[in-house]
Amino acid sequence: MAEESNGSVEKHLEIPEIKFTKLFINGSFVDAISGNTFDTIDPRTGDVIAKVAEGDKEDMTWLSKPLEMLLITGNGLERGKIMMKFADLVDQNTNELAALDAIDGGKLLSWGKMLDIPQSAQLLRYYAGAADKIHGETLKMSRELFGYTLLEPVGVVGHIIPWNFPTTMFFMKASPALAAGCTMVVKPAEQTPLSALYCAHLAKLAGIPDGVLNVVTGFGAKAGAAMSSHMDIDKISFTGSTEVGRIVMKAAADSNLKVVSLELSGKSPIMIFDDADVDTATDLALLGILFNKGEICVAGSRVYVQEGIYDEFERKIADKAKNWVVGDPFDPRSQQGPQLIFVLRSLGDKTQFEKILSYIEHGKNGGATLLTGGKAVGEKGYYIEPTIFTDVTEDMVVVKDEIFGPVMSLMKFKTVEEAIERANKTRYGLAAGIVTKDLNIANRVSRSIRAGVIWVNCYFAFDRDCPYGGYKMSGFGRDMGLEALHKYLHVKSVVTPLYNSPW
Ligand code: TXE
Repeated sequence: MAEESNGSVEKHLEIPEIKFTKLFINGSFVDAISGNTFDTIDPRTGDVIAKVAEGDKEDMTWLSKPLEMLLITGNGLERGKIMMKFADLVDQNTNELAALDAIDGGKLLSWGKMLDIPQSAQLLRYYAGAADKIHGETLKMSRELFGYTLLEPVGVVGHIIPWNFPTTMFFMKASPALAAGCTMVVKPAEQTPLSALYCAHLAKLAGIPDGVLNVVTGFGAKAGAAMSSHMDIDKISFTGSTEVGRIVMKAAADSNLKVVSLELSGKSPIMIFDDADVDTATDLALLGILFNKGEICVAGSRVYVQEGIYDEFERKIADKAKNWVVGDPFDPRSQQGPQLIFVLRSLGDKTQFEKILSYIEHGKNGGATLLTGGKAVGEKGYYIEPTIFTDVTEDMVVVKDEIFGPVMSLMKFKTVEEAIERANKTRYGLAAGIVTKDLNIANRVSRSIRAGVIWVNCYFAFDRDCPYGGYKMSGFGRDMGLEALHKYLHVKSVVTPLYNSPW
């Protein structure tokens, strides 16, 4: 853990002032109708940061006026201009937003400033550029008819987002929806509501018309459930657990059959072949599991290494993992902050921190060998050592389940066929990594893995141009890229006789 004894951490602190804690509806910050609030917690200490308004069903009755709001957003060029201004404001508020995600979500301040927030502004700019270029096409038609399509906003969108990338996820969802001309309500995760409220404030400053972008903070089972079953929400874009994705889909079916897209859990493989440079491959695999403390749905939690380089790889990754710096997310020396603290009711009221530790126990008791890590770090806060298991097989719980923490399963394989078969042995299909210099292997494996994104000789190579989403139980629908725009558009066909022929 980074040294705290000489007070050097305190020197680096940039603890943000908490300015916004109320729901943002129709352009104003308001209390929840119930007057209820909930605590948001600092995972560095377990202390309460602030009390935040707890929204629920009754806080969404205003959504029954969607059409008026859609009309305000009718001009693509204007929407694009406002979104560009919004992006500039995000850039100008990088420090505040990164600090809010650090205190609320235990995310490294340095990475927030370098990645999460700049990428958020870039997402806004990318879709701003598309806002005035959304159009249908002229159809060939098989008879003497003139046919064309119009692309129209899907209507009112509900974005339900998780806690691991609070600001980036906000813009990953809101930017294409704004470009498409939708109105929306964003529900941030109850664990990390603060940056979403700050973004609402910036949206107002940017000139986004009142009512177009709303933020309702609150619990999944209440505010989230109210959105999934709301009769005036036309589309839910959800990122979270597979378990809740299923609940959201059921609620959509039981209410107004709203359109649903789901980006869910993962258990992604990284396959490293004999011709790989071992130093580079160990760096890539380590970052693949430890980036954002393993709290990322595309974490490379299953690492397969070919037998020719396995022993060297194991030795080197163990050394690197032992030197990985776990510490305060505000300290620039830290490489890994605390796990998020919140209760997972589905797991018998365990916290995410306890969930990870119980998986580690499960691995140890189930016969896996602990190569590195395996326990909590320090007395205070919710820090966990980078943990690597060896002697594991695909039928073990640690290899099957999404742990969502800094826990890697390291496995050896002999042939390309074996790597493909074992990598595909999962109910999930979000991402996969391939490390090789052999183009034939890279091409063959890329096409054989059932996952939404394949990274060859890289990992986490996210790009706003690149669609992102899952196969199998990792969900469906794509965020990012121009593909994401289509999640927020309906296709309308218009047909008329070509030569005034009588019908
Ligand atoms: O997820 P939830 P949790 C995985 C990860 C993690 C586990 C549990 O394995 O350990 O899920 O995390 C809202 N109706 N991922 O409990 O509950 C909730 O308020 C409507 C992977 O946080 O799925 C939050 O806004 N909404 C994932 C969002 O759903 C509901 C990121 C996600 O929370 C709801 C997060 C309901 N009934 C967790 N219940 C990824 N794909 O990146 C909850 N929500």
